[in-house]
Amino acid sequence: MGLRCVLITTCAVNIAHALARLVQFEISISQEVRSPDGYARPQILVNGTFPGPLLALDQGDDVERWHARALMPGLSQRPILPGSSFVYRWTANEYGMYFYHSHLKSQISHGLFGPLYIRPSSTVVKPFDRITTSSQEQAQLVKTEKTPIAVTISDWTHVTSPEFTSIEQEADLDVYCSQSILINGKGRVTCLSPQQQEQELADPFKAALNGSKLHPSGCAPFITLGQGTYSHNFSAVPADLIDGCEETQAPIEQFLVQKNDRWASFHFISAASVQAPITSIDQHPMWVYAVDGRYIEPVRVDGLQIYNGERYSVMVKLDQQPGTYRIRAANYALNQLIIGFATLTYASRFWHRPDPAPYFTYGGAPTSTNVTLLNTTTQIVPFPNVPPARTADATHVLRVKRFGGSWKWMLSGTASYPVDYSSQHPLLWYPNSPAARNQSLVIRTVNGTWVDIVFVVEADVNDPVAPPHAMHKHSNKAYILGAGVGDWTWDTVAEAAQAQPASFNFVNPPYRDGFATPTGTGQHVWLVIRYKVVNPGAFLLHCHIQDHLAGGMAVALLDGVEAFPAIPKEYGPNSGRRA
Ligand SMILES: *[C@@H]1O[C@H](CO)[C@@H](O)[C@H](O)[C@H]1NC(C)=O
Ligand SMILES: *[C@@H]1O[C@H](CO)[C@@H](O)[C@H](O)[C@H]1NC(C)=O
Ligand SMILES: *[C@@H]1O[C@H](CO)[C@@H](O)[C@H](O)[C@H]1NC(C)=O
Ligand SMILES: *[C@@H]1O[C@H](CO)[C@@H](O)[C@H](O)[C@H]1NC(C)=O
Ligand SMILES: *[C@@H]1O[C@H](CO)[C@@H](O)[C@H](O)[C@H]1NC(C)=O
Ligand SMILES: *[C@@H]1O[C@H](CO)[C@@H](O)[C@H](O)[C@H]1NC(C)=O
Ligand SMILES: *[C@@H]1O[C@H](CO)[C@@H](O)[C@H](O)[C@H]1NC(C)=O
Ligand SMILES: [Cu+2]
Repeated sequence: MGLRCVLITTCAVNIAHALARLVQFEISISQEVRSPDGYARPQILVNGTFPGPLLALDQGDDVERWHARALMPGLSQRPILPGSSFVYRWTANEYGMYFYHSHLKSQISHGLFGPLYIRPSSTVVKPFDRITTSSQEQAQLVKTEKTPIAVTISDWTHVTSPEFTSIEQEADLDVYCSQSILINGKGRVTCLSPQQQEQELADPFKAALNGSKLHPSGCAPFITLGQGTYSHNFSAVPADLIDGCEETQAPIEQFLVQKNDRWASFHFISAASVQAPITSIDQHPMWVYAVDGRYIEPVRVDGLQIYNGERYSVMVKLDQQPGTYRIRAANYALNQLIIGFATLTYASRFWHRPDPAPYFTYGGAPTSTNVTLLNTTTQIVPFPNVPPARTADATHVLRVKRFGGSWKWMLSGTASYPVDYSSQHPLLWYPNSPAARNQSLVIRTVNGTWVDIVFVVEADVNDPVAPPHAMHKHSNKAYILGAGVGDWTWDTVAEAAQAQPASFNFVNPPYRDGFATPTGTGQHVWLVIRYKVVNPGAFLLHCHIQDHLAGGMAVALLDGVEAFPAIPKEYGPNSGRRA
């Protein structure tokens, strides 16, 4: 099986199923002028649409490192040149909701993404008996699951991503703002007056800003608090496009449901570059039943905060009055006061518009003390639970901080990862090159071993708040063993767990591929993941906030480097051949 791609023109995914069925997706990629939020600009379309079409396939397809097929040069391939093609080979041994996207030069912020759903095989046990004891309702949930509704949340700027990157670099700014939040590629620019901003901004951010005013777009001011002590060239910032606000009217996404179906299965996918919205459906609690594609013990909540790259699958009971309800994606972070909307409408002759009764405010704060938000530390319990090893074979501590500029970052604490690192000598092909042995940018692991990675986000003069980073690991998932506030002062997780047992969970920790570091407190914060190396190959470990990735917040994992596979010829460094 493979994905054949002529990057700027067409891709074809050939999927040979276990029963030798061949599924083929033909996808073309083009650049067009579109107005997803009512403002026209060039963007990437996938097969003529934005986001790209839902690709659905079955678990068990013979896929290797399926996520690594994302377009990240320098790890396993040379960059694909325009007009050339590349055959991706991969195996769908996991089930669940993913999304395909590019890691090259923030193309994700340019529109190059779409949902990818791998239907669980019949042998995977479903957790729906935790939602209802009625076998009839359980059967309905099994049926509902077969009709996944992808809800892709992204943020949108009025400059293209190459322009955005060059503005950041010329101005030396971390431009942590956007013009709109889109749901399935649709949205609007909404502007608040300064008085409304004051009213809607959630209390913790009001306190942090200490009287500094937001930009008209809701963007936090570009002051030391958010940018560090570097000096900036504000004349390189086109103010109307970056932090100004001009309201637009454009269609928003409408999800139509049938009350008779009793349930709907939504898959929230964050393709956002910077925002971390709290997502909710007015008057509809949701049962979260899978996270980052994998089943969990279902948990009923009113909202979830979704960090960049994360996926949450929920069952929603359609038990309200037929009518139209708002779906909200309200950013909840210091960087920007901004929201996106869609609607959920019951198809019915007795349609009405219920009084809005949101669970969360425009600024993402709960509207009452009854409102529940998914607690990602305690409420993501894998189903079934397969605990990690109690001890690890290796520990790698990564100190996250700015490096020589507001837009530049380090994940390793000693160097920032160049976007084109070793692109002419892909690490998978040259695992003994000097680049592959650079300990500032590359972690080398032994196949079959357990590895701990500690992220320490350092609060310092150049990052006083130390807000969350949406870390993301390619290849297999990892356990989030623990997190804490304050510096990491230990050599191993075992030592840390002895000192702070309440900060760790070795019994049933979340098992996922997205790991947001704890909320910024003005102190260092840390988070530990543990994973087993089972899949030799070269993968990226990075922050999924696009301007942090572009600023170098990444390292390469050379997993099982001593056991690297003999590489099929079509993967070779010269496989990005000219068409
Ligand atoms: C892409 O568009 C082509 C032409 O309209 C169509 O044949 C193909 O099925 C589409 N691919 C997907 C994955 O939807
Ligand atoms: C908040 O602003 C006031 C007035 O500008 C200043 O006196 C105070 O030190 C500031 N507090 C903090 C915590 O920065
Ligand atoms: C600041 O940015 C402007 C616009 O891009 C550019 O013309 C100017 O040279 C820059 N100034 C400095 C000091 O870099
Ligand atoms: C909160 O829950 C209590 C108890 O169920 C209920 O009486 C109250 O009306 C609820 N408040 C809101 C604002 O929903
Ligand atoms: C999650 O639950 C734990 C245990 O009850 C609590 O300590 C923690 O503060 C909660 N986290 C959030 C973000 O509410
Ligand atoms: C590792 O890479 C960084 C960034 O390219 C470079 O500055 C540094 O000198 C390299 N270190 C070694 C030991 O090669
Ligand atoms: C890597 O380790 C896994 C788990 O121990 C094992 O199943 C696999 O065969 C190993 N791969 C290679 C190439 O040795
Ligand atoms: Cu980050």
